[in-house]
Amino acid sequence: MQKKNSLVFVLVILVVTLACGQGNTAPLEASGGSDSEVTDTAESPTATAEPTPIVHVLIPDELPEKQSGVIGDQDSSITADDKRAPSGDRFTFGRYERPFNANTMDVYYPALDIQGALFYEDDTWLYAQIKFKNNDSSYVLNGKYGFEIDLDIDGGGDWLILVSEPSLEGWSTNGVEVWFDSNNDVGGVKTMYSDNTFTEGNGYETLVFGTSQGDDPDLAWGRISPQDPYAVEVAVKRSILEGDASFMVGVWAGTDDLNPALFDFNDHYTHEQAGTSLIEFEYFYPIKELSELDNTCRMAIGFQPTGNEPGLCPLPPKPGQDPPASGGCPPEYTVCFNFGNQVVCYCIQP
Ligand SMILES: [Ca+2]
Ligand SMILES: [Ca+2]
Ligand SMILES: [Ca+2]
Ligand SMILES: [Ca+2]
Repeated sequence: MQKKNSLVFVLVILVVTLACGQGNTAPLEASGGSDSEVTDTAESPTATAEPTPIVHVLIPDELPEKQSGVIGDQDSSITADDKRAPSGDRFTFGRYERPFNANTMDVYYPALDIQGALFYEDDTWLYAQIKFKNNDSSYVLNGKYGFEIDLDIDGGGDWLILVSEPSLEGWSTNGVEVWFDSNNDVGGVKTMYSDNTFTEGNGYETLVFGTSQGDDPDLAWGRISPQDPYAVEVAVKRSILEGDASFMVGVWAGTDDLNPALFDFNDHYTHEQAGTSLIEFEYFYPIKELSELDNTCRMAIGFQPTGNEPGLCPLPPKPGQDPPASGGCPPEYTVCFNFGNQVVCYCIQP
């Protein structure tokens, strides 16, 4: 076991990402939904061969004013010049902080470096807004982004919602996928933690919405935030919860290695294969087969967590309570997140 790590943060949100298999350099074809336009021209005398256009009935609008949760995540830009992450990459515990290329780690991807996330709910939708590092004005958000829902709060995810190459032009179903773990094997024998032996599980195997679209053409949507060009927003109908109002949410960003079939990654790779972005773990450093990937701790939605929920983020201070970082935390270990006019600080001292 390595020495104890400290993570940190706080809460919330979802996001999702999509998985369409391409890397983040090649433009993705719209594989998900279907914002097809119908052009009726005079030259189409018959209507027999035309596919039925998708008619969207319910489209998300603006996010609700008040979030249900907030999460922060490590900022790898601060150590990117050293080809390492500052902290937050703990393969054994299912936590990743590796917005870098494999093996050399000499390319840092700000568009994959989650800084924080917010989660929102209303009667129809669940929304995640995922915020990325904005230190490079030239990049585009062309990865896969999304969120994972653990419905029964056992540490194993149940739903995974992803958007690939989110649209700059408003809500779109293009590139959006909704995955479900029908046989409940995500997480393997020991949820959240690496299993002792490789899993034979099939991860998220059921594509409920995406290339082979299901019954509801409006089930899930993605876009780049109209207010923040460094934030991705993902929405899915809350009907997928089938009435369950208490669950855990974690956020993901990645490229090819963010493969729904390989959840949980730490049951499908060994630590040696996956590597680590933390130079302190010299036996495993650098990242190898599992790269260009970031995720967060999980926030509790719809219930008051006890602190023992699998993957739970450090709990935020209660109203009127000093944030933990103010209680003797050295300044270099104090990390604060800005969410609108709300500032939440945590101590990440090891
Ligand atoms: Ca992370
Ligand atoms: Ca990060
Ligand atoms: Ca496991
Ligand atoms: Ca499965």
